[in-house]
Amino acid sequence: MRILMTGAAGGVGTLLRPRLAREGRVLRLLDLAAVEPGDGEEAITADVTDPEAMAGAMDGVDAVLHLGGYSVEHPWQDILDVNINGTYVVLEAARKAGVRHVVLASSNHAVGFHPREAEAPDYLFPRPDTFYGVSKVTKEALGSLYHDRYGMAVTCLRIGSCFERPRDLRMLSTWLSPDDCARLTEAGLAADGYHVVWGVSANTRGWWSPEEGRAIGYEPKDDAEVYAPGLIAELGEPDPESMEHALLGGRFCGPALDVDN
Ligand code: NAI
Ligand code: 15L
Repeated sequence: MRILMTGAAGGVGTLLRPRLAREGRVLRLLDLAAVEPGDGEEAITADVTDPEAMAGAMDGVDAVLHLGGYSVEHPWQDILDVNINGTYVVLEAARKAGVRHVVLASSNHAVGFHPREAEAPDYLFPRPDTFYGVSKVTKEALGSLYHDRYGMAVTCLRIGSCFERPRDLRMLSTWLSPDDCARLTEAGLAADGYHVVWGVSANTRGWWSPEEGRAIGYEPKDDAEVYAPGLIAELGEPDPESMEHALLGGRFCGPALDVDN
């Protein structure tokens, strides 16, 4: 079993590498930045927008975890080239190589302008908060197309905030622990069909439906609440009226990036 992980040098890739290691499994790590491979790993330095390089990277691959690209807002042309076209290039290379399972890193920012009300359902209609969020909507759409047209199993993860620990009050609701991220990735890699799943831990203050995650076998075990006393002592109580808490995408819903688009 060989898994191609794009964006492997990034924060999520680095957290996942040890957690996805298994006997008989090879992780092929691909990034623009050089990565030093360990046991059970291979490394490729390449650009996800390069069709030839991606075709080569798919050789012998059974599944793809696509993390690579811009992970925050950028000017439109960059988002178009790397996040949108890059996802097309990855999926097209996977299709041509006969890869069966693909997991795509989407984001809560695909739906960031939805107000936070009751628990947000699975498959919440797109309402992106940035060009970055638009690229995640497009990623989910491309995944849907490659599932329906070519029969590829595709799971899109609408990740909340995946870091070692929650960094602010909003993340008490949106945190995806590294261990839960690995559990969710394993569930996504094994799932058939097409799914859009919230990428979030079992947070006491969670905002999002756990149902579709459960349906693909994801059982989160962590809860950001253990960090609440420390964060509240440092930052005060969450203000439900603030953008951080009133809209799903938090501060990404603030003023647009100041660039000439
Ligand atoms: P990151 O910014 O730490 O890592 C992204 C990686 O992609 C970097 O190592 C970068 O070199 C690589 N990359 C960028 N352009 C590339 C290209 N053209 N070709 C090959 N590699 C390229 O991001 P992070 O936090 O690891 O996120 C991973 C994925 O998960 C991203 O798609 C991000 O949008 C998504 N995500 C992450 C969240 C989080 O809380 N960390 C939340 C929601 C979504
Ligand atoms: C994301 O999509 C970003 O990649 C990440 O850096 C965090 O800001 C996260 O969303 C979040 O909403 O906390």
